[in-house]
Amino acid sequence: MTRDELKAEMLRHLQYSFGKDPAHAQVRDWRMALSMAVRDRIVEPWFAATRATYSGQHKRVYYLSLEFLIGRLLEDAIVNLGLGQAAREACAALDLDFEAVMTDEPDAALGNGGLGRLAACFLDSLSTLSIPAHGYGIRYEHGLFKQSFHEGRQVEQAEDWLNQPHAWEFERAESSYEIGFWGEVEEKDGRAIWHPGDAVLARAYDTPVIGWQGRWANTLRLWGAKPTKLFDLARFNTGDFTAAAQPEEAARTISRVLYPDDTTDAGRELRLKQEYFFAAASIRDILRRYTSEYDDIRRLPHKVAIQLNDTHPAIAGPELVRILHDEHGLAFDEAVQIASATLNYTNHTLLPEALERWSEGLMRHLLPRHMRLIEQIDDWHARTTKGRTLSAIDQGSVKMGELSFMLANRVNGVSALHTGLMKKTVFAELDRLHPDRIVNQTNGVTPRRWLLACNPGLSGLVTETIGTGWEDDLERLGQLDPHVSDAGFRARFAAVKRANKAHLSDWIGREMGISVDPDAMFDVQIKRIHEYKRQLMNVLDVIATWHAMRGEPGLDWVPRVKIFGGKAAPGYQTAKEIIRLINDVATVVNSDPAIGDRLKVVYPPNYNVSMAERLIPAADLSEQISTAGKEASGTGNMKFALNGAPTIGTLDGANVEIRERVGAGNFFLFGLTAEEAMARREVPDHAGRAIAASPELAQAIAHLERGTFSPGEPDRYRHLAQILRHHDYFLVCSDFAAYHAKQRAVDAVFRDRDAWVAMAARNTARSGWFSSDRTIRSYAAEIWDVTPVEVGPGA
Ligand code: 26M
Repeated sequence: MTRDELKAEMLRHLQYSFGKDPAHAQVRDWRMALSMAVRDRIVEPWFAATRATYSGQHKRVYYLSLEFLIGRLLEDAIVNLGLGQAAREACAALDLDFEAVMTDEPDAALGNGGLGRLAACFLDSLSTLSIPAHGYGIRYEHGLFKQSFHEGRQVEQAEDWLNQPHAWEFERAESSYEIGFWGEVEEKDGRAIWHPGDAVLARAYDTPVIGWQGRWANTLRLWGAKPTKLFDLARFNTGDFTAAAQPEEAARTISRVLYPDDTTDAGRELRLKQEYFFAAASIRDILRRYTSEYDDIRRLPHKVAIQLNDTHPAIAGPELVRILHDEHGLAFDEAVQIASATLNYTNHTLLPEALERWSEGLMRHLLPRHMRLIEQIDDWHARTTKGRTLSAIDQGSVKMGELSFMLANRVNGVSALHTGLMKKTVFAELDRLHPDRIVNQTNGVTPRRWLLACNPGLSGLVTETIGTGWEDDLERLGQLDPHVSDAGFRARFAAVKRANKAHLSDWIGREMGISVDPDAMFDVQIKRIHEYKRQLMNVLDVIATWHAMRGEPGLDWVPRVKIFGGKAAPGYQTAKEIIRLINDVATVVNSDPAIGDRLKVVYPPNYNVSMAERLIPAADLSEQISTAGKEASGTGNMKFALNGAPTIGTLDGANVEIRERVGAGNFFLFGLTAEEAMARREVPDHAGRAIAASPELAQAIAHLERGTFSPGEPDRYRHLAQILRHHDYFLVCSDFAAYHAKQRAVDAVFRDRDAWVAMAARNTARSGWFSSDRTIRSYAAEIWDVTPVEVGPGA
């Protein structure tokens, strides 16, 4: 498509789709016009993919996830369709600021963090690999909350992405299912019939997901909740308008908000309703499609593979058994066998507080038939495995991990270390009973978004050096390796990073009013705020460094900009204290004349996918410092390495595999191993001993206790200091000295510009394996038993 064709299409949509005169069009109107012009190019490959799947009777993959953190979609579509140049030029010809048009799009923030972003990268790779697939999720009216800082404290506001025009979805009013809740189960002639007490409609909204070069498109189908009857006309006519609207309100509540990792009891019932609502609608849709094509329901596993993204969709298991047994009349054991040959489960965390459990009472009340089936499934498992000591029902609650495991063909972890720990800890007993069921599938990231689109400078250099083709064959980045010893290549690599940093410095100046030196080291930690991710250790290192700089202002310090980004769950008090501390430290450090430009702390509010796309290409150093054994994989770690930022990190999650691939000499390793961490927790007063052994740490904690960063309120960080001294489960104190020392090693290499650039470039050259294309190929072969559909040349 040429510039002129695209421009003409934009003008046509502006006029006929939106009824706007170009003379009066705003940025938003132009963004919609461009989006529609681009969207038109997706529809044909989308239909072609559907036709090819039907006519070839190919097996389909269904990815069920409560979260899809897809971010902006316009740039993604433009990049995948190869329309970058045409779009830029068309905008220029219309006198539009291309950047402004692109950044007008709100992020679709339908996820919390790693788990939701992984689902989005998987959708991209499934389409790129032309694997017939659907993503299923919820069309939340409000995505993850917006974060702002008031006097350093996190304040949450409702997010409102649907309040702006949205170009990418197609509402399917004809695809609606009635989903029941509550009620009773009737036993009749040996069969169970569930009579729900209430129901809502699940209505489908489809978003096409275009793959690389427009060769294939799959569908992301999100469910919105609607009332079964619009409103109570009788009540309306009596004048009670509020009561008349009540059924509609009640139904819509189900798809109103994304849960921000809620750790409290509030809204538990609504969360379970969301899970069943979406799982039941998806299972019904999958079976409708299957039965429209095939007669024998027993052959379901030959044509359908379902992946459960964590346990959030786990109730899909009992729901599938219910339909096969109660509605299709299969024997119970056969229904369970078919369901478990179809279903697979991915575990994303071993943290006990994050493993889902539902009270048996709530489950029996809301889903009476399902609770009985869960009991039967539990009995069936005990019967067929002799694993009688093991149960998915324990002390009045249903353990969704165990239930998902029992009903799965394959269960997978998300990094080699994490999968090993699954077998050793949470699922040890189940692994013994089913030794072939647990498999590892190390996470990956899509190189289209996380290199090609977000880092045009580096992707341009890559293409000039090794040619095109790496975009969907990322291991080809390995061909860069020999060029790293070429001083000319290193200079160009350094120039790209420098330009990205200058660009980010401008943005930080504009958005935050903080001036940073683009030649300083940009040291970045961006992820959800959690004790196990140890942002607290990072900020203690900032405090220790600041203290040392003040002591010896004459020393030749390596200038650093410490960048943080991330949100805390609204009910997670300790995480919120850590946020406040980072902001308080920033206030003191950034205005200290003794420090100047040599240390800055930057914490932009409302970290999201778009901000990651801005920060990662400009990073020098990637902070991956979780307590070993706690971060299941990480995926940000992969994005940084790919964009030429070496890691300072522990042997946790996928860090282990990153270090193996980039080479130990290109990775700053420190800290206890997972095994050593477990042993250290048994040592009495391990924190006290570590503090006594490290004057820097003792001094930094003393600053917290003295109120150095909270003048007027010396007690503000007492609680954090208490955790460090007496409840340091995440071993911040035990690892601090090693971390602080390793940071000085980082300084030393950074001083040697050439050595640093070589290290950075080797990270890019050796990160090809972390493409989500590799991950999806591996799921396809080892879990789903599907193969890519052959397609002709693309758009
Ligand atoms: C949040 C707040 C308080 C207590 C627990 C949580 C919580 C922690 C982890 C909730 C859910 C959690 O797991 C889900 C999740 O997002 N896991 C992430 O999945 C990514 C994709 O596989 C991995 O890369 C991350 O390591 C993993 O944390």
